[in-house]
Amino acid sequence: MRKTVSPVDIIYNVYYNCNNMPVSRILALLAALVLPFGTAQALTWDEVLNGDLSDSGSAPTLLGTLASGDNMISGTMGSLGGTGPMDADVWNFTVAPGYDLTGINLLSYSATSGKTNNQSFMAIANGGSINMGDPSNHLSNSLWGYGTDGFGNTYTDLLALLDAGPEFGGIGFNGPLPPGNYTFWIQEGSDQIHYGIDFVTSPTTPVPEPGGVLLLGVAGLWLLGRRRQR
Ligand SMILES: [Ca+2]
Ligand SMILES: [Ca+2]
Repeated sequence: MRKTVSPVDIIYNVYYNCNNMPVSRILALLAALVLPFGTAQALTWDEVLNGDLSDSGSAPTLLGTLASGDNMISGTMGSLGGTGPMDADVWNFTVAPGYDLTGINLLSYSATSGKTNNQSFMAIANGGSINMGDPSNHLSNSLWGYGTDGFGNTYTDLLALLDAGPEFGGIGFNGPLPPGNYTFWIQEGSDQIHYGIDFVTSPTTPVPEPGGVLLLGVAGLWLLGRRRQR
């Protein structure tokens, strides 16, 4: 049975054997130590692969905690031809402590009909659900789609649109959204819309990653050990 090597094993190996070890071996061990902390993948929900996002404000699709940086969500919503069944897409996510939601960026937006003047609806609420019948308790509501929003922003910066709102009632907010749990809802009534949206999180205060801290610590011990042997 293969033994699992933990970061503690690696630190032990580096510290107690580094004086007799080739530098390339030490660097390989240090790289192995850092890798597990630096390879977090951005969360992605692609409706083609992962299925339709929930239609329900009370039971949104749970996306979990957003990764640091980009979190791509792509899908299709609305009503084909404006007469077919209406597909709402609703999802829930968490912004981790130490991070802010600093961007909701529209990467792609196109209508099946080919129209270029659509204005879709979006809303964000605190917590694990969103009331689809009453927007007054939402953090914000806004329209989005092609063109500009009248505030000088293009519709690609959806967070700025929500920040500039709310439309149709709602609580409103200023600036990046702090750590917490949120539910997001997008809807179009007169067309079928294909969209790609990137939810971006950034550290509130940049801090070294745990792997980096351990690496610095090990490198310090190694230098100290070599100095004492002289
Ligand atoms: Ca959908
Ligand atoms: Ca849906």
